[in-house]
Amino acid sequence: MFIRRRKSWEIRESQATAEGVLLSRRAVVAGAGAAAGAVAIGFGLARPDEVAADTPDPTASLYPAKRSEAFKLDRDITPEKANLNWNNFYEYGETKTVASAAQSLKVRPWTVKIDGMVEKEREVGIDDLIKAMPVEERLYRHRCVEAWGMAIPWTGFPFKAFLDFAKPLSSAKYVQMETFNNPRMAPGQRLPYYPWPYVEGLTMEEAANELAFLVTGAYGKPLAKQFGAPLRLAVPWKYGFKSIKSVVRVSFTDKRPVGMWEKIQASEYGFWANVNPEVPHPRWSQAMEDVLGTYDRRPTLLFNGYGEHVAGLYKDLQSERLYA
Ligand SMILES: Nc1nc2c(c(=O)[nH]1)N[C@H]1C(S)=C(S)[C@@H](COP(=O)(O)O)O[C@H]1N2
Ligand SMILES: [Mo]
Repeated sequence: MFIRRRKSWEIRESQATAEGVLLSRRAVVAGAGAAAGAVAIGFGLARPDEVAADTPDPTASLYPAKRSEAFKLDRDITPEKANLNWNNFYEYGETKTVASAAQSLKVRPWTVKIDGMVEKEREVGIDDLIKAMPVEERLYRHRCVEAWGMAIPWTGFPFKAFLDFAKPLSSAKYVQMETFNNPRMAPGQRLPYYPWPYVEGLTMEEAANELAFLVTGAYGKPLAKQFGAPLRLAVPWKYGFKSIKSVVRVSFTDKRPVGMWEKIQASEYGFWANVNPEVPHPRWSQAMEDVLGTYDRRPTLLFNGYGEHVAGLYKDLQSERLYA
């Protein structure tokens, strides 16, 4: 008898517990129906200017970059194919299968605006930025609040190097990052009940921590679009929603940024969002995690196992809601 074996990364699909499920229901309840109808018509519209081919990537020769020995994994690297087919990227849909839709993301030309509390506001081309940065490969784990985890070889540069480049004023307390906002290029951004663009933030101390990493590549190549090309964040001690994709703007501020998920549901998604097995999310226990690309389940680790690097950041912040 032949039994079809599920591909291992399909493991949680049937459970339908995506970050946004609750939101969609709420939106229906709130009577967003009329707007949703307009959105349905909008889907499928292709604008030639937005889906035109990218201009060539002049940084391609940087890959694969030299791997840093400083960051070790306690598990195998997630198979690339599994990772490429299991993504959260709400700009391209509310499921994990956004890979093909995300191919309409145009990543060249691309600029990053640096503004707010800086010596001088400016806009930098992605390739000029990457060429000015110390690019390396790092093996990091990633832990989504939906209780799955992966291990991935990112290529990129330390956020600290970007801070030296951006020159924030000493009065800046936070760094806020923003994803592109272009509903013609990203069908998910036609869903009116999301407060686009996607926004996330860190304290200056967090951004300067050696673990905070700005990612330009994965698996020894420039980033696949569904990973959030051409520039995304990796803060592996925090839940995955903090690691914002496809960044176009970095602002320095003295006001605590309010992320997109926090705007939607502050009781579920806070500013700090540090991984902690003992603090459940209202919809998911955080005690264990599914290892993407395998049938394994593992106990979750405090700060996702990165406490030696980051626990010190939070010593004087015990009154804050650090783990949600
Ligand atoms: N702009 C943007 N960034 C985003 C998201 C998103 O929907 N849009 N999803 C976040 C969530 S919830 C997770 S778990 C990770 C997923 O990254 P991956 O697809 O590379 O695994 O991206 C994060 N960054
Ligand atoms: Mo996530």
